[in-house]
Amino acid sequence: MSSVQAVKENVERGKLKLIKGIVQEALDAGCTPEDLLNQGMIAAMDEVGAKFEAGQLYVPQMLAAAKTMAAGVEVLKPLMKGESGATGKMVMGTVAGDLHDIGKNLVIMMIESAGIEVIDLGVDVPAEKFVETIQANPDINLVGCSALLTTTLESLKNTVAAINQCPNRQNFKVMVGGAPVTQEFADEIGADAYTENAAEAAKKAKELCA
Ligand code: B1M
Repeated sequence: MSSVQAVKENVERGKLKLIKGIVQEALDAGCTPEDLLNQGMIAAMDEVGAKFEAGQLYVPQMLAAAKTMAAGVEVLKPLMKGESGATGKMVMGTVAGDLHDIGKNLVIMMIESAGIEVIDLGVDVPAEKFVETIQANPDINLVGCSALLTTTLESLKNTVAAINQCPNRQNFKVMVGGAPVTQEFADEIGADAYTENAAEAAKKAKELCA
């Protein structure tokens, strides 16, 4: 079995205690952090999602895989290089009703490595909390909202609508993302930018902070 495959299988099976060692071994064997992330860990989560949808595994296994991936990402974190050279401040969270945070955390990791400071509001963040944080931090350049469920697209829409009412709205840009989000939806709800993945998000954030 290849090292990338070993990482994928162990994330998929939720082997939390083993994963850090397996990721380190894969790095030592010459695998790149990007391959381990994309072809190992994210591919594992896609597999888990597909099996969940097919009724072949359940929420506890999905959660175990998520925790395992988060532990694996910790090993990669110091090695992931974003588009460095930016300065700015961002507030970021997963919208109300949505508990998914792996994607958001990856986006934060890449944006921070680009040089932008990020205030992480966590998951299930009410629109009012975004607004409150924006008002308490008038130097914010960017606001990022993540949504992972088709059922929380409505929540994303309401969140962006509330953010768009901020009196200092012209001072910052709003970025949205997450698997069910599209450019068309982002345009429709009045966000300034949509990106599909963490690397693109960091690139766009750098552009918007320039
Ligand atoms: Co959930 N879940 N889940 N889940 N879960 C999905 C999303 C699902 C697609 C699985 C499936 O059925 N195939 C499905 C949603 C279906 C839909 O809405 N169309 C689903 C469901 C149904 C549910 C529950 C309703 C299940 C239930 O209880 N019956 C429930 C909902 C809970 C809630 O949120 N209220 C639920 C719960 C959970 C867990 C808590 C068990 C766990 C999350 C743990 C955690 O995050 N800490 C979980 C997991 C792990 C998944 C899957 C398997 C993996 C998600 C993930 O981390 N992907 C997922 C299936 C899948 O995604 N293939 C699934 C890896 C991650 C790197 O990708 O998050 O897409 P992603 O992030 C990407 C991009 O989207 C983008 O960049 C990231 C990195 O490249 N991106 C941005 C994200 N945010 C961005 C912001 C940006 C820009 C880009 O700018 C601001």
